[in-house]
Amino acid sequence: MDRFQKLFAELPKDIDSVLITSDINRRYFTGMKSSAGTVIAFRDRAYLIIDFRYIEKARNTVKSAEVIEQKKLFAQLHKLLHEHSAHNMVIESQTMTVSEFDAYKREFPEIELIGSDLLSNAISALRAVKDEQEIACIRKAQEIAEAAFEHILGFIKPGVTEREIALELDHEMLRRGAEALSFDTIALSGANTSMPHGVPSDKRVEEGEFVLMDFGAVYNGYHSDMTRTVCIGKCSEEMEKVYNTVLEAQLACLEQARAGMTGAELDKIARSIIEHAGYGDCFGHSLGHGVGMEIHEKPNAAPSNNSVLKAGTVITVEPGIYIAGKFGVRIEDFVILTENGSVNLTKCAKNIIYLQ
Ligand SMILES: [Mn+2]
Repeated sequence: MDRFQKLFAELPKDIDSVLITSDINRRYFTGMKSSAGTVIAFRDRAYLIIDFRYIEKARNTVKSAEVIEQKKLFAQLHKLLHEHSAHNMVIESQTMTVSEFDAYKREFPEIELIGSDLLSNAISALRAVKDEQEIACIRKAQEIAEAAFEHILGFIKPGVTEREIALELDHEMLRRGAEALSFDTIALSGANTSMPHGVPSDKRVEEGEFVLMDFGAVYNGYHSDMTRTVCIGKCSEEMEKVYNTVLEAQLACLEQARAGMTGAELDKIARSIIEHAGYGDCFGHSLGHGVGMEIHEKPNAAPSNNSVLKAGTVITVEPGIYIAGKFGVRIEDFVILTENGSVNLTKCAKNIIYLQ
């Protein structure tokens, strides 16, 4: 079954056509990266309507859909809807704008436009379970990030700034083949590490501080995500205690994670260890999130997610403890869930690293 067939299998039987307009989902279904284009799929056939800038690439590479050069989009869609005797069309509610939706309603009065979350949710569910090709891209993205991490350990020393560390990680990932960065790299030091998503500044790294780095590479459309916290010189007893608590919480999750548990159950494993150590109030974010063509995608390992995690899901395990004004620690790996456990995609060591 190709991805369109899998998608229709997830949708109610009476859905005639689906309209895919987001860049990421268009790439997921056609394999082609572009900043424009429209996919319309029927149960027996799919089409990619795309403009002159992309047409040569599309004709040469897209196999899953018939490629049509875009002239007058709405007229072309009308023709296809008519040829396939479609009565309804479901759109991507989570990415189509209200003004686009209004335009489609105006242009297609004879078609029932379905603006519910039906399609967006069905695609998220498909994308949550990765196939082997997708896993291979994610592994490659992670290899690039880990090579950059090995490099950065030799770069960090007292006197370098957070921004210099972030830039060096970015440069190293791009040099090693990342097509993009997964997100704006986080590199924080000292008291700044208590802000989970702080922005790198011109602050210089000092002896006795933590440096927290959260970063990832994109390879062939797929993201990686990792966080490491390292110590410059010696750290205080409290810093060591917090580090080891986060590590214990993370290792327990990695040990117990498997398909069949809910996102809330996975989150709870880390949360109870951190609460038990007396830092419950200092772990204010959820344990993890899905990773794939987007850096944050479904499913979440969060107290609010009572759905069961499926085999083939790639999800982060990133507990943290953040003490405002003092310091913070986060350790993040990501794993593929299997029926019996999980496979860790992150190979880097994570016992506390003291850089001299
Ligand atoms: Mn993450």
